Amino acid sequence: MDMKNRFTLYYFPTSYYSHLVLIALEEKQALYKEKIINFLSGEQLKVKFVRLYYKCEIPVLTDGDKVVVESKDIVDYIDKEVPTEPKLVPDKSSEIGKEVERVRGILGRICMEYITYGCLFYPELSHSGLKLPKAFLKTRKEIEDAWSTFATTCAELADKHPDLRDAYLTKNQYFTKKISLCSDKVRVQKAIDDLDKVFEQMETLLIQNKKDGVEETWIVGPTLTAADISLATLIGRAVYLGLDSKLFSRDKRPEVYQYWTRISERSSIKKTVLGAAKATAQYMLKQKAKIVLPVIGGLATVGLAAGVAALLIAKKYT
Ligand SMILES: N[C@@H](CCC(=O)N[C@@H](CS)C(=O)NCC(=O)O)C(=O)O
Repeated sequence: MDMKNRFTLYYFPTSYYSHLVLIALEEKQALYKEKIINFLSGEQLKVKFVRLYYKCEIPVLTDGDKVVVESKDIVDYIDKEVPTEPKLVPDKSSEIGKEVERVRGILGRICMEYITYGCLFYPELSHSGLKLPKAFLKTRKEIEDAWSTFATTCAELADKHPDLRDAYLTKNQYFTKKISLCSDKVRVQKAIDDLDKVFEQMETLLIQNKKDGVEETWIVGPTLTAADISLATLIGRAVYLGLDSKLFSRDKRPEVYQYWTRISERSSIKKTVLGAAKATAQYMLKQKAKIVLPVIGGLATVGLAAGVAALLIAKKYT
């Protein structure tokens, strides 16, 4: 199969885990088709998508008949299959490869989805105010209502599709659990506090790299790797949640500050993480047009029919 028609990415522009994969595809300059799954409106629960990934989660990458799931595995897969530089996942048995995996591990353990919704549930936990794209800015009540509806939908679909029963029932419980987890303000605050430790670790790593003599350093050595994709995604989300001023500044953790200034200049980050609001707005507009256009089309047809009828009537009586 030619490169152009090879990959299809199922994702949503504001989704944290989608960002990891989108950045990898952009960095590798890979061509891919896009299928947007609006997980804010429950599109991930559609039968067709559950058949693709029983966990009903984005991102999902398909390569012909092959289906690749879980953002970390997708990034590994893209790096293996697309030969262009940079090498995002160096040989995992090499020193540098081990370090890349170690840093990805630290960053991968942070449940940023939970922190994101925690901040939406309790906006006062944000340091400088939420800056998430408009489509994502919902109140606690709106989110809870949506998740309760999704849970009910899952229970109904479990009855309707016996072969997908387990997947839907698991997902039903997932939404109920998610509501209770994100409602626990103390735990959300603790998760935000833990972020501070991770940022401290990243600052130390960057200082260490500088000491090792690499001036324009990435998080592991002199070239951009998958560990940088994880870190840029994390910092980008911290910015959207208004937590950045708490975690780093020119004075507090200047290395992280400089790092973010530099990496956020890359077109891959501009297009994906920083471009999330624009991409979501464009998608929403297209969706609206899909609803409105058939109506206009319908009206035009009615109008045309009325016009023809009027002409015929006019002819008959002249
Ligand atoms: N471990 C998964 C997590 C993916 C994930 O949680 N994705 C979110 C969007 S950022 C999702 O699909 N949520 C759907 C839902 O809550 O039903 C990965 O790394 O790909």
